[in-house]
Amino acid sequence: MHERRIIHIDMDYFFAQVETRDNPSLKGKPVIVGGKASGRGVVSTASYEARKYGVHSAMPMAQAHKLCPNGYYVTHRFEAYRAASKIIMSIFKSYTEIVEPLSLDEAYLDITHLVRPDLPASTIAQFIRRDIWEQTQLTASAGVSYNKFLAKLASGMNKPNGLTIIDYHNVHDILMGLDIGDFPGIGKATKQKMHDHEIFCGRDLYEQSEYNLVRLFGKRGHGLYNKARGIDHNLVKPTRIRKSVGTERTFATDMNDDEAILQKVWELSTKTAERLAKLQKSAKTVTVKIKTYKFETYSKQRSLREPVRSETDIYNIAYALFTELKEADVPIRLVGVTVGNLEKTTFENMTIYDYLN
Ligand code: TTP
Ligand code: MG
Ligand code: MG
Repeated sequence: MHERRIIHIDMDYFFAQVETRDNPSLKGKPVIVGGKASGRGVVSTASYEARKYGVHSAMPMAQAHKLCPNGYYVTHRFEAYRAASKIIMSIFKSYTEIVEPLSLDEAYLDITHLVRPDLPASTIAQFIRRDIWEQTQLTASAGVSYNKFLAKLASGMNKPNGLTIIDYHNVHDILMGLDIGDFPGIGKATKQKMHDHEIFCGRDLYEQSEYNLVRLFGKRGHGLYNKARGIDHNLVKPTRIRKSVGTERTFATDMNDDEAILQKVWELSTKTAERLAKLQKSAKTVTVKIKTYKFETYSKQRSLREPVRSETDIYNIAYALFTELKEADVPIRLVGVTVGNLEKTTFENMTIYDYLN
């Protein structure tokens, strides 16, 4: 088995950095980006200057105003963040196919099989950071290591605009000194439980037997035992591009009643629309499939000039296709509605974490 080469890249104070880039008078100022800049809502992120006042992501805006009354409050502009995100993701993909985005501003890259194995991974990471700077005028931090856990840990170690390498020489020291709350997957409750058992840092974790960790934390104990040793076998999982979304229904008994079948088509259209909404996609094709009582399958597709996403739009097309397909007096045992040729729904109803879904 050979060593993997993993890079984790994360943009620095991403939303706030984009705002500062687009309004240079904010440079060096405590900038706070959030929902409606005044009033209710929460902080999306804050510049490093604002963080000095204790302002952080997910904090109520009102609290931020109390902590940092002289801050510069900016309402988020998702279009701008998405545009920057698109550019950085395409830069990543120009280096390797194996890119796993975690949110708009970060991704894991596996460059183990890159055509230039002679180049150290850190050099590649510098190339990527340079490309990001040249194409977006934004800085990112990178972590380089031999697995995902360590690469991500590394990218956070020298923010902003930093590059950190964790290898076999420094891994032990870094992990031993790491606050237990900074290990991935350790939330508030687990952290408290760790403290209750006098585990405060990586060294304390390292000194626990695997048996004891499993006793205390169940199955997760194995992972924790490994993390303390810098072991993580998780692969970088490139996001699949979904080509279609569909649902189908097999009837308990063969059906010939068009009214009843169309009721199912309506239900399937509704389900399909819900799944599209979750993916924040619209579709440019609709396909209806039926299987007859003789197990013959037929399908019919329509391509659309304008993408659809609502249940009524999908149903109207599915209805037409179904009536074209269904022959009188041929009972069917299955009906399906699939939409394809997916594209991002236009901006109005998108959220920032659409990469995750
Ligand atoms: P992060 O990468 O977690 O934070 P950041 O880029 O602002 O700062 P850092 O330099 O520490 O990486 O998140 C990226 C963006 O995602 C962030 O700019 C705003 C958004 N976000 C939210 O809207 N809500 C949240 O709770 C978090 C954590 C992030
Ligand atoms: Mg970030
Ligand atoms: Mg991030």
